[in-house]
Amino acid sequence: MSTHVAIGLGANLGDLVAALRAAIVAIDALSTTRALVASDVYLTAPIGGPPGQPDYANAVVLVETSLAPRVLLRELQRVELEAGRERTVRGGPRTLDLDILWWEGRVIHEPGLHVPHPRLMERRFALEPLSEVLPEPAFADALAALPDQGVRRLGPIADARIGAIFPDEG
Ligand code: A4P
Ligand code: MG
Repeated sequence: MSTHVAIGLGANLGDLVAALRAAIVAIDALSTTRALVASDVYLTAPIGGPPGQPDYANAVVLVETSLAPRVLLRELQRVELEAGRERTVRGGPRTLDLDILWWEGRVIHEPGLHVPHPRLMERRFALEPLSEVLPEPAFADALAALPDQGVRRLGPIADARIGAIFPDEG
């Protein structure tokens, strides 16, 4: 059975928008998984982590998948590694970070997997793109309660055309 899942994408090293685009292509290529819609790209100062990091580009992709949560997490971690991600410092700069933000009809609390993502409701860089692809009242309410966090909307993920999101080049 396939369900909808929202995946948060973040990058703050290298060619940021290219990294987000490549990640969506890789996610769309996962078994039984199809990227349905991607948010615009948002640029924000890093929240947490060591000081002096470059700004992040963030976006959210809504997918349909039949993968189990653990399997999807493992696949996303493989995509991160293939994008050159090195886990040196927790919260440190990264070429690609993929988080499972939301899973249709599921709340998951297992070692190493918490969905909805535990810090989702505090972060405009996650909530703004998420509420674009998934207009849930709970996300809009959370956004209304959050202060300005300096999130800048850059616009659509460039001109790439991917599968269902960008049917011209599907
Ligand atoms: N994990 C648990 N739940 C999940 C989930 N729902 N999705 C575990 C993905 N992973 C989940 O993540 C650490 C562990 O989280 C994984 O082993 C997984 O089992 P990681 O990606 O290895 O390390 P991390 O990202 O450095 O740590 P963490 O705790 O995920 O950090 P966050 O909360 O993701 O924050 N500022 C801006 N502006 N934009 C950003 O994107 N991102 C971070 C990272 C900090 N500041 C940022 C941004
Ligand atoms: Mg992460």
